[in-house]
Amino acid sequence: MKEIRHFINGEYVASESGRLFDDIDPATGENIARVHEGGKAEIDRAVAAARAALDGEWGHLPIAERMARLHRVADRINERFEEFLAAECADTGKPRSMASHIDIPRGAANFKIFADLVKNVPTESFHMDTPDGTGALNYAIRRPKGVIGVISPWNLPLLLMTWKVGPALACGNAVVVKPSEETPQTTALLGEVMNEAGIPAGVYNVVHGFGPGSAGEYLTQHKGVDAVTFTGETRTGTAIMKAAAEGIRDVSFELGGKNPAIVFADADLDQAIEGTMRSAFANCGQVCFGTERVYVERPVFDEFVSRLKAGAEALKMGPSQDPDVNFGPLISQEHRDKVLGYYRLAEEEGATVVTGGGVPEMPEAFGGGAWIQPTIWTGLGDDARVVREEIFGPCCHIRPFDSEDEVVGLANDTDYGLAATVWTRDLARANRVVRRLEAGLLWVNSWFLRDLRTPFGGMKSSGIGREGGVHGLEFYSELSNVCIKL
Ligand code: NAD
Ligand code: 6OD
Repeated sequence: MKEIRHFINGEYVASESGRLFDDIDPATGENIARVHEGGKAEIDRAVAAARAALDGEWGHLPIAERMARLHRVADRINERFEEFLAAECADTGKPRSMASHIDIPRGAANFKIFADLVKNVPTESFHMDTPDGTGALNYAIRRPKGVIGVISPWNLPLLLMTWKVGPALACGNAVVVKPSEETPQTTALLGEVMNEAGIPAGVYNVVHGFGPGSAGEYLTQHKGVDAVTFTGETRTGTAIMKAAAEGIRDVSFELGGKNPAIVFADADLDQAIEGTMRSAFANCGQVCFGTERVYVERPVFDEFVSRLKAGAEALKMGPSQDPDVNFGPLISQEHRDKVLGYYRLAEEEGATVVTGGGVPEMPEAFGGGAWIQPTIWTGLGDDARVVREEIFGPCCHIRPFDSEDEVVGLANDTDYGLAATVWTRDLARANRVVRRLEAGLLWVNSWFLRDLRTPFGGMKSSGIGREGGVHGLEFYSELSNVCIKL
């Protein structure tokens, strides 16, 4: 059985406690690896290694050389593409067609994009007058923040982890990563790539484990961690923020969502249906900015519902290796229990089940997998829990609306504010509506069309701060002003 160890100071190491946990293939329920569980001892070692790396070669590399090595990281991921792809698909069960187009290439691109960005971003300078007439020159300098704690989720494991590690290293920091306990493999494999690319020991460290009472919690509590970047549930973000309050450490949070899609009657319905199919069902609905609430203008409501139903029923469910498969399992049995709880709740709350609502029949080899049916509901009230709470599964509720004001009110009636999508041919209306929508990511006639240089993050309970492009630099670096009297 494969064993997955921590990666600390450039080496793979075992847990001092000798504790290991299982890494389960969600498509079959089989155990595919044993993972070392880190505790205080491993977090202490990893943070110390990161601190030492900042004081060593890494802290003194010319910027061009730092960037060249980050480019090499991206190149090595691409050279070892098949290994990363196999590991990601084994951990998540997601279709290869998705992971090979999104997870792995974007995971690699995160190193190049941020290296290029940091190299080219200027800082400001101001000349000021002084009473003696000689003046003074102010200019800002950007420095790494220090040791960054990175806590990542399981839905796009490599992509969402490198989305943080890429800019952190580009800014000159060192990191300690705690990947999700569900998906340790690609984060572990990246250690080899870091060594191959010449990233000095201690710059990239990985400690496996769980959240509370385990590596995750210890990382957020460690006084040697200067800032914590986290992607995951809003509830976990609340716990991490409390831990980071000790020592006034900065946090960057990408949290949950309950994202609306608004379909106006003038929309190109083919496009709107194709886009909503992806936003509701891609990655088995486990995408933070996926759509769980769909509002459709009444004249096209019936047509939209029946065409989305047909689309959901045509999804091809199965193992990730099958090139025709576009629908995998949920991440775990535990998560399936949670999603199925919402499927039952929807019926108790009075929903009409348009399609799905349960567990599909699968061949025997996949009997232990976390398979679930894509599901569409109509008929729920706006206060139903299924309409208000994040489910993070392949499901959506569709409700008709009659006016722009009404639908903006409905879309904003949520504690979350991550993403919203508007489908219409009327671009003046699109612009009017998106400006009123309370969300950090606003799409018009598209979904998951994302340039890595653009700001990414949510409002309200969906997060704090923006990562992506130059915006991440605010979190991953410290700005100081230098004032020189001339
Ligand atoms: P999660 O919050 O359960 O876990 C995320 C990570 O936090 C894991 O590594 C976990 O071990 C760790 N963790 C849990 N409790 C902790 C604690 N007390 N202290 C420190 N670490 C702790 O989230 P998940 O189930 O892995 O991911 C799904 C959630 O992530 C959904 O809510 C989804 O919306 C959200 N998400 C958001 C974004 C975004 O960009 N906004 C992207 C992807 C996922
Ligand atoms: O690809 C991206 O840019 C990105 N940040 C994806 C996030 C997906 C969340 O589930």
